[in-house]
Amino acid sequence: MLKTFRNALVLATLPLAVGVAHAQQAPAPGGAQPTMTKEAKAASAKVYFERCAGCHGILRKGATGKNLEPEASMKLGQARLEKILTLGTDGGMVNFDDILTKDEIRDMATYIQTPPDVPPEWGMKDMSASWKVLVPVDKRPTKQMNKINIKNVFSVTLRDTGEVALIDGDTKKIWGIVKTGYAVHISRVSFSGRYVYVIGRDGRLDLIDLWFETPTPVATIKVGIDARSVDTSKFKGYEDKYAVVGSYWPPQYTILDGLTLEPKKIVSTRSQTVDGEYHPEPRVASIVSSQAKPEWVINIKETGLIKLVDYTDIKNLKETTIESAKFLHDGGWDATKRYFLVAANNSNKVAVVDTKLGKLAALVDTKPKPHPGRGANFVHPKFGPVWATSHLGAEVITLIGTDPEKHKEFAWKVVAELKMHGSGSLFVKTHPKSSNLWADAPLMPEAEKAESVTVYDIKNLEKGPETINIAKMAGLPDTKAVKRVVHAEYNEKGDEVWFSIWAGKTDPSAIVVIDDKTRKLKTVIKDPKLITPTGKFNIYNTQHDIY
Ligand code: DHE
Repeated sequence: MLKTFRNALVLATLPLAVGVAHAQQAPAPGGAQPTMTKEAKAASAKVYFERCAGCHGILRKGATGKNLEPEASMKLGQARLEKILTLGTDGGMVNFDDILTKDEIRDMATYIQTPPDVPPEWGMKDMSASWKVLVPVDKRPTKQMNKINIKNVFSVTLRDTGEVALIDGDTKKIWGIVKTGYAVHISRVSFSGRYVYVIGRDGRLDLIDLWFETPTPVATIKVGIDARSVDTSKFKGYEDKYAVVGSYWPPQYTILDGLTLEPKKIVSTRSQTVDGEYHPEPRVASIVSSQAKPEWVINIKETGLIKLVDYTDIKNLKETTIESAKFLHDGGWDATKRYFLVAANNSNKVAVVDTKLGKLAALVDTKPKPHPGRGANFVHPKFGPVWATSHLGAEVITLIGTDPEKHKEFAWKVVAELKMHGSGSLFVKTHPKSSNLWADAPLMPEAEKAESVTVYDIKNLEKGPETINIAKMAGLPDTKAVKRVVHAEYNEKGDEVWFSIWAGKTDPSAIVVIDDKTRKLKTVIKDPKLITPTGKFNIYNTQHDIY
C-alpha cells in the first residue's frame, strides 16, 4: 500500500544501544515484558528506525503515529500488534505485509514492547570531525563559468540513490548529478541563487555551487543522525552568510557558516510542550527564512512551539517562542511574506504566525491532517488573498483567508473546501502567473488516484476540478509498481508545471512536464539515472519563496 512513504526514514548508519541476548518470547496482553535474541532485536531496531521512527518518533512518544512505548504497546499484546503491522488500521497506520516478512512482523511486534533504543547525541565535536570544505571559498569561481540559465535549474531529489539531479529547465537535460545524504529529503537555495543546500535524512548537509562548469559540491557536514530541514539567511546584509539545519535526532537546530558549512552553534529543542509536559524528543520540522527581518521561523513538531530566531548575534542568540499546536510539520508564507502558515497535522490545525509582531495570529481548525508542502497563494474572486493546503486525511483542498487588512471578515478562516479526487495528498501548488491550482494524492491506496492530480481554475472555481492521470502521460512500461505522482513545481516563468513519477527503486521513473495553460503534456524527462525522483526545487522560485 503506502510503501514509498513508509520507507521515509532510512538511517543506514544509526548506532544503536541494543540490549542483552535472550530467547524470544511473546507475552500475553498486559503480561511480562517480552525478550528477544540480540540478533532479532538489532534487526528490528534497524527496521524501526528505517520505517517507523519518522511517524512514531525515535523514543516512540508518538507524533503523526501513535505512542509506542512499552506501556501502551504491551496493553495491545503480541497478537494484536502483529495484526496491526500486517494489515494497517483505518486510523492511518499502513500495512507492512508487502515489505516485511512474517518473521520480521513478529519480531517488530515484540520489539515495540521492549524499551526504546536511545541513539547517541551529536554535538560540536562530532560535527566538526565530519565537516569538509571541498573547495575553499577563495578557490571558487568569481563569475558564472557555465552558460546555463541557473534561475531555471531544478534540484531534483533522487530519493533512493541519495543524490540530487540538477536539471536544466530550458533544455530539460540533466546538467549534473551530485551525491548527497542517505534518502535525501529537500533542497533550499541561498539568497544569491548561486548555492543549493541539500539535506539528507542521515543529517548530511551538502553545499552545491552552481557557478562551476558543472554543479560542484564545495562543502559537506553531518549535523545530526536524522534531519529533514535546511534554510539560509536571506535578510539584507546577511545574504548567504548562514545556513540553519533542523534535526529530528538529536532534537536540535544548528547554525552554520553559509559558505563553508562550519558549525557555529547548536541549540537544543528539548522542552515542555504547549500542554506543559516535558518532551525529550521535540523534532525540528519546517524552517523558513524571513526577508523582512534577520530571522528564521523554526517549527518544533512535538512541542507545538514556533521559534523566531534572530541571527544578528549568534553568540547572544535571541529566540521568541510562540505557543501554537502540537505536531507542527510543513508550511509556507502568505503572499505578503508577513505571515507564516504551518500545518499542525495531527492536531488538524493550521497555525498562523505574524512575523512582523512576533505573535501567533490564529489557530485555524481544518479537516484531518493538513499537509501543504509550502502551500499555494492566490487571489480568490470573493474572499481575496487565500492560502491553500491539501490533506492526508480528507478529500479537500482547504482555502484560508490571509488578508486581515482588506478582507478582515475572511482572515484566518476556512473560506472554502474544494473537492479533490482523493485524500492522501502531500502537496498543492500554483504560481502568480498561473490560473491553475494543482494538488497530488500520492498516498492513495488506489493506483488510479495515486497516479492522478486534481486541478482547479482559480479564476473560475465553480467550474469544478479536472482530474488528470499524469502517470499515464509518462508512457512508462507496465510494471507492478504504482507510479505515484508527487510534488508539483513550476518553472521560472510560471508557464510549465513539473510532476515526479515516483515508482520503486528498480522501476523506471520520470518527470512529466505539463504546459500550464493548456494542461496538456509538454514533454517527459526520462533517464536511467532518474531513480525515484520526488521533490523538485526550481532555483528562482525557491530563492524567492514563490508558491
Ligand atoms: Fe517530507 C518537506 C518531514 C516523508 C517529500 N518533509 C518536509 C518538511 C518536513 C518533512 C518537516 C518541511 C521542510 C521545510 O519546509 O523546511 N517528510 C517528513 C517526515 O517526517 C516524513 C513524513 C516521514 C519521514 O520519515 O521522513 C516525510 N517527505 C516524505 C516522503 O516520503 C516524501 C514524499 C518523499 C521524499 O523524497 O522523501 C517527502 N517533504 C518532501 C518534499 C518536501 C518535504 C518534496 C518539500 C516540499 C516543498 O515544496 O517545500
